[in-house]
Amino acid sequence: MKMVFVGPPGAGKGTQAEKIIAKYGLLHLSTGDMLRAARDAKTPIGIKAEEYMSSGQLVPDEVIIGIVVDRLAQPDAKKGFLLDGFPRTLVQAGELDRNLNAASDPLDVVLELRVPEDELYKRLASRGRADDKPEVIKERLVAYRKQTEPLVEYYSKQGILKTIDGIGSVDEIFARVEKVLDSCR
Ligand code: B4P
Repeated sequence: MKMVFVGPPGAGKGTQAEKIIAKYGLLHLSTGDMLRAARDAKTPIGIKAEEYMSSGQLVPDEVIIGIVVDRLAQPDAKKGFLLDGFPRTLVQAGELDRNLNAASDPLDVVLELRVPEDELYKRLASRGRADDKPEVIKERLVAYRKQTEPLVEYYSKQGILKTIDGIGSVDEIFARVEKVLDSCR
């Protein structure tokens, strides 16, 4: 199964992704985790990415697309994957489609986790990561609405979008995810 997770910052994509990979045995590719690892290792890409992440902006498409396309070309991605945090722009989504379609292996499902903004502020404030300061959260939500939310319509038109209510306990939400994924298999 090849799937993508879409949702605003703090919707719980990373949290649900851990449970999905444990049950369905997919490769978990989180672009946020990849960028934080590159930043901590002080690679040139990591240093460049940090400028954007710390102010709540998306890193430029050309930076992130190269990383993901290279990763998806590795043999362990052939058995299926969960992309968490990618794509985040229509340009990224187009590149992903182009790559997968070239291998005649398109996406199976896109899960949208829907959570209202007041709840996102609460969750991110209590997580307390470096980019979870109120002013940065605000910028991340603006970036989400402007650059990422159009993906909902993009994938809806492709007929592969499934929207999940992201309010409730982690286990309640996972039960909703399982119901959708089991119906796609
Ligand atoms: P990400 O690392 O993708 O981070 P996220 O969207 O903030 O988090 P997520 O939705 O996974 O929430 P989580 O489960 O952790 O991105 C960070 C930055 O990297 C971006 O701002 C951007 O700069 C850059 N970036 C990444 N990918 C990019 C791309 N493709 N293009 C350009 N730039 C890119 O949950 C959040 C909190 O809520 C946790 O504390 C969790 O415990 C809690 N929580 C989870 N589920 C809950 C529930 N049901 N109830 C209550 N709390 C819950």
